[in-house]
Amino acid sequence: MKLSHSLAAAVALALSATLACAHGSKLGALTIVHPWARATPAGAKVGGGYLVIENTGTADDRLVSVSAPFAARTEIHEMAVKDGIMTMRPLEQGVALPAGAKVVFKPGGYHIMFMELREPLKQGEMVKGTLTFEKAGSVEVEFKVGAIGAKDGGEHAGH
Ligand SMILES: [Cu+2]
Repeated sequence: MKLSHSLAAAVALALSATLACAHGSKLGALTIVHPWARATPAGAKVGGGYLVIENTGTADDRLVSVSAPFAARTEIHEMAVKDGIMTMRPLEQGVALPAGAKVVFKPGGYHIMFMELREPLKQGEMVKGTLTFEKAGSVEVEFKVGAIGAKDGGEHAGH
């Protein structure tokens, strides 16, 4: 009896470890897929974060804010082409996550803007952040830091 019990515990442990490695999180009806950030050059003050959020529920929700220990402030931005000019604006109300929708944050579109970086983001690292939703509450995620983006710097020079 004792042996099978500890075996079950070991299996449960192994299972939770597997889930943690999938690099994503679930919060109620929301699935957060592959949060990532761009590495920043030395001295850079801002960095970009990206992810996919799927709302598998029947009620709308909204990503209202993001925070990260490595940045003094974090904003949610949208980049769009208006009259042939690439513009970026902070979304004070966050980003709507309609029921059944899959919302993609990517370079050139919605993105998370880490402002006043306390330390550079280094390629290969995992950095923590917290996403806060209007209804679902908050969840901690890890952003995997990828390469410095070719378009970075220029597109955020206006901040
Ligand atoms: Cu931005």
